[in-house]
Amino acid sequence: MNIAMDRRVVSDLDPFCEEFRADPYRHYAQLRTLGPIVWLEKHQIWVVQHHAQIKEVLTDWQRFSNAGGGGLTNYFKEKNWRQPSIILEVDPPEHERTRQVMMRALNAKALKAMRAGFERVAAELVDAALEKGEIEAVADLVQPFPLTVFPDAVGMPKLDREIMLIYGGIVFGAFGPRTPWYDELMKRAEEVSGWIDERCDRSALTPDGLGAAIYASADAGDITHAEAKLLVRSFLSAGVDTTIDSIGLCLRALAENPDQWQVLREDPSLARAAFEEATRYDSSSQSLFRTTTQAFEFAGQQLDKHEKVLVLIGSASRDPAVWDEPDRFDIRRRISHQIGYGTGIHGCVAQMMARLEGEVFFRAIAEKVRTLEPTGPSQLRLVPGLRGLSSLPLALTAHSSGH
Ligand code: OVM
Repeated sequence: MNIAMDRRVVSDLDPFCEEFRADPYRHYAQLRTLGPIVWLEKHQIWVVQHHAQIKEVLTDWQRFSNAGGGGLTNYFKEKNWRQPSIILEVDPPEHERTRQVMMRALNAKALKAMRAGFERVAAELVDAALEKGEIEAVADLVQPFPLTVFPDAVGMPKLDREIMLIYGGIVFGAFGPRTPWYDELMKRAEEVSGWIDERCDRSALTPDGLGAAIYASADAGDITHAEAKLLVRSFLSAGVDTTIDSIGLCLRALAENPDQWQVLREDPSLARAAFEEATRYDSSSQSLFRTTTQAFEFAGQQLDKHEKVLVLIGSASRDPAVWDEPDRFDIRRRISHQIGYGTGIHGCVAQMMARLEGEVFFRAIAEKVRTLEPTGPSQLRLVPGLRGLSSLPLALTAHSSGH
């Protein structure tokens, strides 16, 4: 069979509109029926939605570049709101150096050293939530966990951490289209970026955290000190909202699937598996972008040079070609094709840290909580570039033995 090269499969779906984002999985399924790569009229971008093509795109950095920017803005054609990330928004060979430095900072020994602090914070938060009984889980339990343990791990002081959430909204909001919501948020961009930049300075960091480890690589000559500052900025950009939203969605999945909650409660050692399944089933990072470096044919379509490609990893995670009953949340599922952290040279560099946060958090919940029930509807936080909750009302009761 021959597909005419100039005939695009087009769709008027808009992955950034509220209606799509309210129930993305139904729309992903619809997109998957249209073909392996589809042209989205509204934004004039390509979109890939199957696990197979997504894996192909993410492992082909020569043709699918990151230097065009992490979001909808095409750096080959437009200027970005901030200096681009020197790890996310670059290609090899530049990328290798900065990636190495981040990987070294996040080594197994460093992660192991984080666990005890994570456990202490998780235990305190879960105990406080149980004390209250009825909670707004996003504000009371979910947000404070990464918002405490992540800056601690980086080596930041304990002040003003709420600004980090505004900063995260700006960073991830910038991945989507320009909207009145975003313009409003951007009014604070200068002030908030300034605050963040100061926090990335060596003098603002403790000598034993991830930040210090990055500056040590600069001392060793692997990167410049200016680059070290930008890599610390990458930690602060990518490390907080992502885990808050993924942990929140996992908690909701457990509350809404009592059978799975029961399984976890009876065997808290499944905490890491539960978070892994939630990273497939419903998690913060639904999409990312690549930009073509040249004109070429891909999956039967003719792509042009410097075109944006939206990569729906959240759709790959529900692709029935790869997963049995993809729409079922099953914490005992064996996950061998995880795509929720991306893959390839830009696969989430801190994914082992994210997993550690999830494991520790859900282990504390499983060990301390007996019942976990929604007391009202949850609400989505509609920051383009991330999926997460703004509200998750829950009622918790403790294990009688513990309290
Ligand atoms: C960065 C950055 C920002 C947002 C996300 C991200 C998912 C990286 O500044 O490097 O990775």
